[in-house]
This record gives sequence, C-alpha cells and structure tokens, in this order.
Amino acid sequence: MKKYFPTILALVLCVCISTNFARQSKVITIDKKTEKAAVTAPKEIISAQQTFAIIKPDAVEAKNTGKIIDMILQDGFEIKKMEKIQFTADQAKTFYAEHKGKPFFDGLVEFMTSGPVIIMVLEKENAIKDWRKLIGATNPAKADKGTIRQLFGTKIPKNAAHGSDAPESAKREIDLLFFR
Ligand code: RTP
Ligand code: MG
Repeated sequence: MKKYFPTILALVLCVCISTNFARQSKVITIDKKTEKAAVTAPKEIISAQQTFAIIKPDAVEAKNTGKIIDMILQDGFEIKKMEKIQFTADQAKTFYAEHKGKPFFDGLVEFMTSGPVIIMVLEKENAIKDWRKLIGATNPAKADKGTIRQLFGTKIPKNAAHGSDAPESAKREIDLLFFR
C-alpha cells in the first residue's frame, strides 16, 4: 500500500486542480447558426454589485444630466432604476445624517433641496468603487481630469454627483429614496 501512496496523492492533486480550473476557466459555447465558438465567463464568476447615485441639483440645472448618463453607460454600468425627484429637507438631513453637526451641514441640506435631482441604482461588478472613481474627489478642484466632478462640479458643495461609499450605505440610501 505504502508504495502506491505517491501515485494516489498525485491523482488526488490532479482531480483537485482540474476541478478548480474548470470552475475558474471560461465557458465555450458553439453558436448553432454560425458554428462559431463564443467564449463567456461562467455565471458564478460574475458578481454584479449595486450602488446608489445622484446627479445633484447643480448638474441638473446646468443641463449636464445627459452627458453624465452617457459617461455612466460608457463606463459599463447598467441603470437599474432612475427617477427625477426633489429632496425634502427631512430627506436631505436623513440622507446626510453622518455629517450632522459639521459646519457645512446646513449649506449641504440647502443645496440638496435647491432643485430637482436624478436618483439612480447603478449595477456592475465593483459598482461602488468604480462609481466613486468615475465621479472623482469630493472637491471638484482636486478631482482627477476627466472625472464627473472635475468636468461638471464647480465649488463645494456643488460637485455634480453623489456615490455611496460602502455596501451598507448603498443599501440604506436605495431603501431611503426608492422605497420611501
Ligand atoms: P457624497 O456623499 O455626496 O457622494 O460626497 P463625498 O462622499 O465625496 O463627501 P462627503 O464627505 O460625504 O460630503 C458630502 C457632501 O457634502 C459637501 N461637502 N462640503 N464645505 C465642505 O467642507 C464640504 N465637505 C463636503 C459636498 O457636496 C459633499 O459631496
Ligand atoms: Mg459621502
């Protein structure tokens, strides 16, 4: 028995490696009409994530909504929900509750209630991180070139867009504004 041990071990290793490879590798399907092979990633590897986005009152008023939506689509996000609303003061205070007591809080509430906004649920892999990257730094003056805040923001708090900063906040914000 002892002398077969290395062979058995090698066999077990082979099975483990090939099972894992099959799970991670792409799936190849043949299109019956064209007889061409199509390579797709198996469903279990694709894990879509949702985030909450706002086109803020300054960008809506400046008619930048269309340009921002185009950037969202070009970046590969799927818009799962979209609505034009106007925040009430209570909604704005609850939405930005983490900033209550800070010197900019009242000005932020005033800005967010000053006109209509577009609220959206965006979906793609790594949606939270990727949307924050696309909108850029909070201060438009410090945002990277080509980001939404650099292109359409002006002076803080007027920074054109909002993005959730974590899965918990995305869930909270979607519940607060789409299931109000
Ligand atoms: P957001 O929540 O809107 O996506 O913005 P953020 O995470 O990049 O920044 P956050 O710290 O959460 O601030 C929320 C919004 O408050 C305004 N603000 N003003 N005067 C100031 O120092 C100041 N700091 C922040 C901005 O409109 C910011 O987006
Ligand atoms: Mg924030």
